[in-house]
Amino acid sequence: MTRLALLAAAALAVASLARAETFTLGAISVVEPTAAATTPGQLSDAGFMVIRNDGDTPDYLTGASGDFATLTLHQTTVDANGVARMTAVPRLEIPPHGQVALAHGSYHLMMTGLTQPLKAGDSLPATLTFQNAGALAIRFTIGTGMAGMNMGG
Ligand SMILES: [Cu+2]
Repeated sequence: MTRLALLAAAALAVASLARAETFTLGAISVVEPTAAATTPGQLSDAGFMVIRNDGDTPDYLTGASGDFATLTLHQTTVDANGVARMTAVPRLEIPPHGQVALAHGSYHLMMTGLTQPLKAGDSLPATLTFQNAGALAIRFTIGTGMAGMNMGG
């Protein structure tokens, strides 16, 4: 390989690593759904992503499912004593021309009853159901990191 070809190959590798995976249905886009790799014995995890609504009307995330776990929409809140707790959220509004981040310390898709360890580099299919857009097939990219430790309960 010439030096130029090597550089091109390296650039391609970096580009593919950095590429944000986006899944779109109608006005709804789900950007970079991710979850952390699990540690041995860990039976729950949390999924994160950004959900964008390019439409003129609100839409609502009303459910999620996957073969590898039971998926439930949760919100983490911190009370006056600084104690974090998670509560189930029946539906999440995605405002028109807006977006909602599912992120640490906020909304997340709780993954319970994992049927397999989640390994870095895995790509796991799931379905998100929106009231207006319908059922959107996505894939969670499993990354490294310690998020699972925080969200393991
Ligand atoms: Cu949770």
